[in-house]
Amino acid sequence: MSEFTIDSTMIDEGNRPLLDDHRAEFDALGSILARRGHDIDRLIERIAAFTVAVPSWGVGTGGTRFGRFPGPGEPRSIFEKIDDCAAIQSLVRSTPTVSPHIPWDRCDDYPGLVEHARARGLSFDAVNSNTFQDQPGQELSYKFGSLCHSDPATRKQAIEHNIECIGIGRKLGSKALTVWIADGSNFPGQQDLTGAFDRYLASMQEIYAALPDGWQVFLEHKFYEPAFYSTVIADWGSSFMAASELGPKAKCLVDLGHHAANVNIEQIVARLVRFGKLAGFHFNDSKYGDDDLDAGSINPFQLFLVFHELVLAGERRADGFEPAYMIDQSHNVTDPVESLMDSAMAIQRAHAQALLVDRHQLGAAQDANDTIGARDILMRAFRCDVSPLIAEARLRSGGALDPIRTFRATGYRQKKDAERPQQASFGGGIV
Ligand SMILES: [Mn+2]
Repeated sequence: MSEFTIDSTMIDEGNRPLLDDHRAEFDALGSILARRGHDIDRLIERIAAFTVAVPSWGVGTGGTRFGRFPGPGEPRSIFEKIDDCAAIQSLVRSTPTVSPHIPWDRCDDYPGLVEHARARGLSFDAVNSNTFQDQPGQELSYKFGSLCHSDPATRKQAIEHNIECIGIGRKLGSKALTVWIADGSNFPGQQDLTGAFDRYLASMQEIYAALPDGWQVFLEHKFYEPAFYSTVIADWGSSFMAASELGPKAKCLVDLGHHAANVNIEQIVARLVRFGKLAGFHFNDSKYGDDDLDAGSINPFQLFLVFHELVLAGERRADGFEPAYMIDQSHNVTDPVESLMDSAMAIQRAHAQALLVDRHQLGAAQDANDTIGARDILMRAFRCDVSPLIAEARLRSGGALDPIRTFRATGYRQKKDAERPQQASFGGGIV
């Protein structure tokens, strides 16, 4: 059975009724930005050049620890997940890579998987390991930790899993391994805080030694959950210490949801960039904790401020600055494909707004201690509705002016519901 895919005819059909309005809005914004001294075509090139990886696990309904409410037509294998990632890419044109997760994406034909992705214009980004769950048939449990476990045999099993992930990543064309561990403790006294960190470093050194040339390892921190008293890699400080001890191939990954409330994440980004240790991002948004909501849905201003730091770092060509960008979300009440497109566009929007900051004027205002002036320069960029700009970037790349509307018009979800009879279980979750 040939499977339904979104083609350029459907995208053109979706765009046609929107073109006149788009042209008018794009021209109006173009004249405003031209008056402010921006080269519109150059802006669009820079917007279009920015890409973000879609997490393979994100195309299924994630759920929360209270429950999962599966949607229709969910992908049942990594091959079907790739198909959904291809649907996203065909419409938004800024998500040409997929970040796989092992063991959820384990399969018995990796060359076939690479070809399946390649035929759909996709390739693979960083591979994610998983030692925060026990898998069927697993010999030793991670209930009390993995890379930091008190038992050397459990640590060895977790190290070997990460090395296996590197091997799978090599077959997929990945260049990085992302390691997030749930290790920590729930009660004071449960774990020796120094000993646990020492065991992490020793385990990571073995994984680091297995990295092929040209590979990196991304250390992802998270301040709590599932460990509620102490987490071994709880914050960017622990992550930075570990990455510094491990060596130049180890860098710190910033998941936007993995910080305490009100932490100044953009300043953390600036610090990590300064020392060449920013691995990249897991984009998402949150209001209370690690909510894994769509990027830019709660605090678009924070996303903009993060991108302001990234644009600054890129323009000054900061040493070691080559971040890997990924989305990391859990979709509970939305269609995952729609949420991922929504996030990809929010990320593009924050980037486009950051590109509009007059950095020359801003620097002059900062040097003159003109507080209100500097703030206004930043806010003028943030307040600009760049929707026509990012829509034009999508249009020029063959994408949809309104990806969600076009996605719905294709009937993709209904067709997948018919093609993919539900299975009892789906390997997904939150990382
Ligand atoms: Mn993450």
